Amino acid sequence: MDNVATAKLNPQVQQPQYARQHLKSRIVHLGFGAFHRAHQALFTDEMLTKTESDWGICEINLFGGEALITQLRAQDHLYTVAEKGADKTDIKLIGAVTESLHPTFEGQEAVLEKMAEPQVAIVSMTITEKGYCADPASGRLDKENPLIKADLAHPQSPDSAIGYIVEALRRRRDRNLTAFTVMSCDNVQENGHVARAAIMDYAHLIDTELASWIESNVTFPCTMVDRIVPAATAETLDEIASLVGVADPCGIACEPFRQWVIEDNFVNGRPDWDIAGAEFVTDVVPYEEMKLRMLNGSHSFLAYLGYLGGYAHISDTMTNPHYRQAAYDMMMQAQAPSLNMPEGTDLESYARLLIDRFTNPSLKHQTWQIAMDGSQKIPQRLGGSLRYHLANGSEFSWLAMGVAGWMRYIAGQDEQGNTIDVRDPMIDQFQALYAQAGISTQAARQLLALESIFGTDLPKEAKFVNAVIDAYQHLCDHGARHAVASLCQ
Ligand code: NAI
Ligand code: CS2
Repeated sequence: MDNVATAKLNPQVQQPQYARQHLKSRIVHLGFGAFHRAHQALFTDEMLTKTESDWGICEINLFGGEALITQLRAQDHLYTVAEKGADKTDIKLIGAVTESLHPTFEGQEAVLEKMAEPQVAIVSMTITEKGYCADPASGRLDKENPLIKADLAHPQSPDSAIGYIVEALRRRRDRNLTAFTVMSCDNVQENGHVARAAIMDYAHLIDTELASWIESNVTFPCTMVDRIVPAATAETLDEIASLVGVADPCGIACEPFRQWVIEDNFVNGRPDWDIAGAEFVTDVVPYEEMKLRMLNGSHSFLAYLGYLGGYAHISDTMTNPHYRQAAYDMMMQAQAPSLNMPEGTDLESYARLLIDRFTNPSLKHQTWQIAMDGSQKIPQRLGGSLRYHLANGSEFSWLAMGVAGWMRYIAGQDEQGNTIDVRDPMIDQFQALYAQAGISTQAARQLLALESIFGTDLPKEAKFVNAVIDAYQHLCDHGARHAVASLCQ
């Protein structure tokens, strides 16, 4: 059967304008999911079109995604990205991927050996927040994480991304090879610092000399990554097939907007991604905080309160003037004041742009998808700004309602009594807690005591606890739509 590598594609498909056979796997990427396909790989593709460079990507999925890798191989590692605006779609064939590996197919050893190959200069990651095996509140390695416990017992045959990176670096050190840069592209506050902390904590536990070598030889640039890339659906794949002229099971649809701000701190060279629109800066942390609090914070707010209010997609929530207003107010009144941005940053324009992006009706971004893994997301999306307002005595009702929305959502039952398919690494704990306390403020109080989410400080702040309990009660008594409307008065 024909595919994107063999078929004659429709003329509107933009195709790679470079010699793919000259590319080398100088980047190993962990996490060939939806986002990377439409972000780093696409930036790399555009950079390759505009330069003579040989930076190719070897794609690895450590958890799941076997079918995607099989399909990618069947089409010579080519796939398409559809950039869907409100009224037009651009379609691009991406050629930057050189090869792929999966531990299920080739085994752990082959993956480790790939990462240890001399030409590999960057190991990048989109492995979701939980992939760092870090305590969300402290950002340090969670030594009780089951993957980490198992890897510590067998560090030479790891399963976690952290274990793979440390073992690959050990092999490089033992072979007198240069190290590689570890570049996180996940939505984690100070993602490079969290990656470094998890890797260094783990390395110290297995070999202190190796830990010192890593400390001196590896860099962990922080990055701010932004592009809304919903999980693929049958509809998006059908649409892509009709635009391309042939089915592409690896195709992915996303919004036209994209942004990538990268700390320029690489040990072994890097592609000129700026040629494709990325920005290299010395300090990326303010941009990360801005994006995590204003975009992701309001996204989580809309996801929990939107799902509970009966909205399946973010764009659906934007049709309700109260949700729209509350999201904007949350950005401008709760999140923006907590930021410390370089002079000239226009947060008001940023907030307006975010509301426009959320409104894009062509993008079917499920509230359920964003609601996933809240235990990993809430601390970094809402925690910093909550602490800011508590210290300043300022208004934080949107943040309290966001936290309450999350708590009500993870009860696993919607406002009509239907089951919610809650996905979260802490799901067992949540289920046990709700089974015992029921949907009640008692459950909310117990959730507020979880240190990995709220730290040791927030549960002691009576103002915070009372505001969340009141918001939770409001949600239980009147429902999410009423609760969101109450924020707009
Ligand atoms: P996805 O579900 O399509 O892919 C998840 C990827 O993470 C898969 O490749 C999987 O193999 C890997 N993974 C999952 N658990 C892992 C673990 N414990 N250890 C190692 N690898 C693991 O999700 P998607 O959309 O690609 O998002 C991935 C991450 O990218 C997000 O969590 C976020 O941090 C970041 N991101 C996503 C954006 C989006 O709009 N989709 C935008 C900006 C950032
Ligand atoms: C979303 C993000 O799934 C989520 O939690 O908030 O993936 C969001 O779409 C991206 O960060 C946009 O860059």
